[in-house]
Amino acid sequence: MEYKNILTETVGGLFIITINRPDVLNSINSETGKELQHALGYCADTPGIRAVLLTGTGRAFCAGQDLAEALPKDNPPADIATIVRETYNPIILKLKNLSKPVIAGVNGVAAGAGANIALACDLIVASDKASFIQAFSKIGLIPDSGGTYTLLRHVGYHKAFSLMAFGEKLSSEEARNLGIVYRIFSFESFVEDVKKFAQQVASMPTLALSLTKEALNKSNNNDLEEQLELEEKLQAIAGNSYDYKEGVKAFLEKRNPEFKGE
Ligand code: T3D
Repeated sequence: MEYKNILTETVGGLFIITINRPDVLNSINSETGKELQHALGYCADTPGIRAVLLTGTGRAFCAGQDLAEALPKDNPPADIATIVRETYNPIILKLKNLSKPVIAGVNGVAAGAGANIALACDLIVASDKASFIQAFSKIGLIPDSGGTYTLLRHVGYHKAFSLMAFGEKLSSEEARNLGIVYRIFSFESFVEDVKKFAQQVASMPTLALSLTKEALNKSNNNDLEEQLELEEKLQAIAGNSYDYKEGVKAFLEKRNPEFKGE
């Protein structure tokens, strides 16, 4: 598929997806939605890809739905359920179900579905100029793209409800204090810094990271006993991996391990 709205790049085991519609703050029209879904599918199907970085060009990460497309001037009311079903739900499920760590590199503002796409990623790093806005209530919508699921679990009911009701801007510093953002880099050097950070993740024992992702995601539906059984099953997979043997060997030989994600 030829992409018109996103840029992609492979750097070793890292696959970088950059939403590239800076004039409209990287908002998502249906074509962009299809391209994102396709690129995430490619990441799932390509064994050499060990980690994914999702970011945006310019001063925005993503301003959510392209509102000019959602409500065209001379057309009848938009079929919002279709937009949510065909564009956002598949993107969120692909991010969550991808058995590789996904890093959101939130370079700038992340609003509406853009904020919730970031929340669906496994690690969020942000620039010092980034912000997160549950913008939906400002246009009379409810949060979608999994926001009522992910943000609730991050910050609890009352914080989630007030952020969603008032659509207030959360700075990267505030988001770090809430445990949402892992690390903050300067906007000026963000592109290089986030790439370096993501490359580091791609060189980690990425099979173990993907099993960790599976365990955390499944814990939402498990009781403790079921979760302990799941940990046992996934640990058996990790314990049979090349990376486990290499990790232990490197420890005993007092050197840095060279993981393969296998
Ligand atoms: O169909 C459905 O709606 C269902 C799906 C829903 C999922 C959703 O994501 S709903 C939420 C949609 N997003 C928003 O409501 C956010 C809209 N944008 C903003 O509130 C502001 O742009 C920001 C707070 C993100 C940034 O503000 P600011 O002042 O830094 O920038 P700006 O001047 O508002 O925007 C710069 C340009 O980007 C501007 O175009 P112009 O005037 O230079 O030609 C603006 O129109 C454009 N832009 C920003 N966001 C969007 C957009 N164009 C289309 N869609 C957008 N979402």
